[in-house]
Amino acid sequence: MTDRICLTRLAVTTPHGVLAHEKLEPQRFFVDITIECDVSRAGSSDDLGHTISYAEIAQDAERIMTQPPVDLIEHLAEQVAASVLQRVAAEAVEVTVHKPDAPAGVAFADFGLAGPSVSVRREQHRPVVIALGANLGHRVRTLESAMRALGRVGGLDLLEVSGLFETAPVGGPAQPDYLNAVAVGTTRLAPWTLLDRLHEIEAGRGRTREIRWGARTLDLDLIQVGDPAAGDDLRFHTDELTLPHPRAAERAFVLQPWLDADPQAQLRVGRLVVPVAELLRAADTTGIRVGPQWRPL
Ligand code: A4P
Ligand code: MG
Repeated sequence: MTDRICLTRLAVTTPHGVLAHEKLEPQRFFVDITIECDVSRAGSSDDLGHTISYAEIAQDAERIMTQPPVDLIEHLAEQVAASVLQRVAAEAVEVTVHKPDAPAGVAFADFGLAGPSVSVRREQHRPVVIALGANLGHRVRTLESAMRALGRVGGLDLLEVSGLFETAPVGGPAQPDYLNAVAVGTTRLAPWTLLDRLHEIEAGRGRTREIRWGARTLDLDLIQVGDPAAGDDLRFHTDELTLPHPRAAERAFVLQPWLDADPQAQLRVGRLVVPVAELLRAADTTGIRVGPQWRPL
């Protein structure tokens, strides 16, 4: 399911083009923007904070279109697309820049929006780290089934999966040992949309929530979204979601499988970006053992 927010025919008169006179004489440009995103939350909450403000998108696009002259409408379309994808909720965007009065040396029809245009479609590709845990029921079977379900989530591409680690429970009441694993990949989904998918997968595998940190058939947590080394990792705290996961940095049951899936992994810890290998050296790893074999994909 992908919803769309559309801005049609944003009109700007400004100088752009390869020819010298085009850089001096303003001409008409029209921009169409179609943003693919999940608007279901805003649809039920009626809260602007749960969607993408089309006014902000339009103002950004106008600012880009009225920058000092450039040669190509490709360049303008690319920049508008990049500005849209900075929005957390934007899954993909299509931008078309029309240049109806372009000097092409031929005649275009004088009805509708005739003449040259360039369309680009760009998708969000954020790195994502998902932690899996289970300490009730048939743990290996549940985790394998959860991995298959993750593989079917549209907009989530899994790249690497760790081995299983048998881990002593941390926090909560007395409970059986866990099996933990970590999957890394990329996603175009907004993090709260992805969290909804994770909760559906948990619920489909008998997850109930009675006691915090209590035993569970399946726990799926979002650890990090985006690349902290590039500075584009998502950082926020709401009642339903905190990123990066606030307890990941000290939990060997997350760090050990994460390092197994991605030896170069880095995690944001406050204002620092720290290699997971370094965090693991500082963490309490007693109670972490290599787990059984599994077939995660
Ligand atoms: N939530 C907020 N941020 C996130 C996030 N980044 N990822 C909210 C996932 N969920 C997030 O989680 C409670 C609420 O946290 C969710 O409704 C979600 O909206 P939960 O899964 O219902 O409950 P929980 O897992 O008991 O709570 P929490 O705080 O997520 O616990 P942790 O920190 O995940 O710890 N010991 C071992 N050895 N292995 C384990 O896997 N897991 C836990 C749970 C404790 N001890 C463990 C293990
Ligand atoms: Mg959880």
